[in-house]
Amino acid sequence: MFSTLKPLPTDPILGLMAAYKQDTNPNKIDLGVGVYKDEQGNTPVLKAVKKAEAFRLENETTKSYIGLAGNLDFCQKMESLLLGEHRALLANRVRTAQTPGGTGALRVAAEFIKRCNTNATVWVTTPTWANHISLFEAAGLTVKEYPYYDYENKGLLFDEMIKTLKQVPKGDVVLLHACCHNPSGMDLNEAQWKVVAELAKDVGFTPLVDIAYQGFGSSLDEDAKGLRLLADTVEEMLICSSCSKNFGLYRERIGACSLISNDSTTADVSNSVLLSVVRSIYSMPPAHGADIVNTILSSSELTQLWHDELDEMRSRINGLRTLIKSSLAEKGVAQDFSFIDQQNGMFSFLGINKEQIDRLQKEYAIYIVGSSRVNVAGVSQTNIDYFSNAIADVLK
Ligand code: PLP
Ligand code: TYF
Repeated sequence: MFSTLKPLPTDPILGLMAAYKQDTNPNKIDLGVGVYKDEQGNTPVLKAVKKAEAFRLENETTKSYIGLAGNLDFCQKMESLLLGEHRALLANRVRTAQTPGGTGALRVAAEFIKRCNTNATVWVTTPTWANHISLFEAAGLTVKEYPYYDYENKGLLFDEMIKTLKQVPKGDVVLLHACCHNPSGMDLNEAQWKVVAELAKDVGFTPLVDIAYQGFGSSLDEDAKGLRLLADTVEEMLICSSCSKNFGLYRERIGACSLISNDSTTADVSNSVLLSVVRSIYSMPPAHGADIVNTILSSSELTQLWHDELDEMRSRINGLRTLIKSSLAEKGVAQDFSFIDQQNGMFSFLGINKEQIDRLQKEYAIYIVGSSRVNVAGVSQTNIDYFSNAIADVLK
């Protein structure tokens, strides 16, 4: 049976990660995979996580099954992190399942959408995280794109986006990135979120918000503003969240899939379907990551420590954005890179071509994704000169 299989290409981002590891150039720089790095190029375990893990080791009392929705305290804490004190929570209209990472949340959401409407199309930004498309298609859903990033002007194609979203049939799903858009770094502002929210209500599509970088843009609350505005306006929506980046828990695979219904009874029915989806895929999520997040968010001391560490990651990213802009200008690069300083999160497109990207890798051992997406966090005070000189050279 296996002999009938044809080899498939690997994920280009994960492939790049492997190629970087094998490179022996001492000056190599990894600007590929979207993982936070500190000034030394490491992705350390957060201190708040270390403390929570020590607590867990001492206090864990059982390894018995956790249940379909996972750790219910974690689920409730995630709802508050995402929605604050939103009236949807007060009205008991929100249900959450702990999932294996944000990717698990998206796959659960995809199967849930399929159960709601087999013919639903999921609309994603052009461009979007490549996994979005494969995840929804794997669930048998159709995926279509709506205009989003303006490659020419390094901004948003907002008018074109709205024009397309106005045509979306009722019953379809529109995926929105809450903040720190992957791969472009271009986010909607508050006024634009309001327009999208009104449109969702008028047109009748269901928003699905993917929030994988809460706290990496402006702040935990600011980064959730768009999704809270949507929750103010529409009766139903889905939220897929990830603790990979903001808690640095990548390999622990911890995230959540939340739904908001129009009333508490529909929320219960929807939740039963959500949990049936979970049971049909992996039965129950792993316990460790949720326990860590719950322990941190249950302690004011650990929460403060986590906030401080998150603030440090965010300020480093934002500082690097300013540094890249000014360093490239200092090297006499003619192109305007000031957009890098205006975008959010870890990613931006440099806007350079394939040949220039290949030269960066071959001649300088600088690894960036083929779309020209860079992970800003891979730059440091130590490699900024090397990086800017290389960019100046390939752009000559
Ligand atoms: N959504 C977006 C936009 C992402 O960039 C990522 C990746 O890191 C995820 C979801 C899922 O993250 P994970 O499955 O690692 O929690
Ligand atoms: O876009 C990124 O780099 C992150 C990490 O299959 C990632 O979202 C990349 C590819 C992948 C899983 C995670």
